[in-house]
Amino acid sequence: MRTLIKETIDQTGQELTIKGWINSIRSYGKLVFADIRDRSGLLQVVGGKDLGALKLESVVEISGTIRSRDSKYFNDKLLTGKVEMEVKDLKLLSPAAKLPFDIHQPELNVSLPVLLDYRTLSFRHPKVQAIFKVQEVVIDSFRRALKAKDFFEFQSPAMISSVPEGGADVFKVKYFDYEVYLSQSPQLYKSLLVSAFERVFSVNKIFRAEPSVTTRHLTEAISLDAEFGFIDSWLEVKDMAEYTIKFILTEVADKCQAELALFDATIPSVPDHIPFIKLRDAQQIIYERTGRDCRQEKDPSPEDEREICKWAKETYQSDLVFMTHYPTKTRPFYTYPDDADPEYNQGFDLFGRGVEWLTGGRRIHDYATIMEHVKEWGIDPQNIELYLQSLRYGMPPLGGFAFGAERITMQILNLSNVREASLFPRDMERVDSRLSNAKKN
Ligand code: AMO
Repeated sequence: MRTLIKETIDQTGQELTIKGWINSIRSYGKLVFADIRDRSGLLQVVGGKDLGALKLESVVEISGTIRSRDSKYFNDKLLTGKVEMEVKDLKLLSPAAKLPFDIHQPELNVSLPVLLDYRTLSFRHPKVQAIFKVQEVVIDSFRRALKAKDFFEFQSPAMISSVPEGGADVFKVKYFDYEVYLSQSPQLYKSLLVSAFERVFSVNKIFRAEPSVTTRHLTEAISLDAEFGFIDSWLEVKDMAEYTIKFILTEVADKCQAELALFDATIPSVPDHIPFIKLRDAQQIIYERTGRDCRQEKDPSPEDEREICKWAKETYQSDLVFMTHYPTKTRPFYTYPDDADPEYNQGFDLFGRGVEWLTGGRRIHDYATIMEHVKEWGIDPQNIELYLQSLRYGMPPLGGFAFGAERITMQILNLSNVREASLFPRDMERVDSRLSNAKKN
């Protein structure tokens, strides 16, 4: 029977079997020391030449006796540092080829393309594993935050017939004799479900044909979406987003201390209330702080995003800040225009440490108003008939938001490129393998 490595600590004198990968080998003539790694940790084993002859990362099954190390050989850095296994029986379950680079150093000193080209090897590095442990906690705590508020989880279609966010950044798919799109956002589905379920959320892939290679954009990303009805104001939507991200950050702080330490990362600091500011006011502040006149722009540039984050940090000691009230015409057709100033809408973005983490807002729930927008935005009502149906037959006032899971992970750990926070990142130049090396159709 297999014993997990972390369970060997208090089994001195026992004969056990462990299974794992060879993490390191140190040969001293006939005496060979190796560290064996499984999902729970590392254990030093002591064997002979047959152990020394194996290649790093080979998969082995080893039976032997657990014994205490001499105190002068204790290793405080290892959970199992006070014990070791004396090898009695060694089975090679799967040999590894010679590694293309050293994956056993504290830092993986390879370029991002190499790290991705050898993804199966880079996944074995503790720092790479830490990124996805943090991401798992982000996604799991997003779910738990919303379930605690009585939201219902749904799975959104991957193929869609319309482009809810507008723009050209969609992938077309040949669908029998027709053309459909890979889902750019579950937006219309989450909204229409509110007309039946009131409160819904989903963890889904979104696909964006982003025509440029940046450090913040993936063509396939994980979207953490929520939508709910019976709101009185957009502020309730903002508050739900705030509650959710605070829940997520608290959980990561609690469950990922070791992972954060590997990156020397601290959880973003958030005051009692995340500050929020209208786009135009933010632009005025940016102008006053930097002299850069962005006051007529419809969206903040990456530079503006960094500047407004700096301002929020200095003014409110907050690593997060909401920017609200974007020009109505430049945002998707479903966003609710502000009653006091319909030129601007009740949508918002959340920025953290200089990068956008979330978009959200109140949505139009009135059928006549949505039909006006459909016309103005040049949308074919036939393509969004299901969504329109939900408004025709009684839709409560609603709103919602979506976080990007990779963006949150990236910004918590201060990664310089969002690709590091995606298991299998796709961009203009890569779909697993580098496209420039592959045959293009
Ligand atoms: P938006 O397009 O801003 O909003 O997307 C929501 C969040 O998803 C993440 N994100 C991305 N992450 C990595 N690469 C990308 N190409 C990418 N695109 C988006 C970002 C972003 O804030 N329907 C609205 C949401 C809503 O209003 O509920 C929407 O899709 O973190």
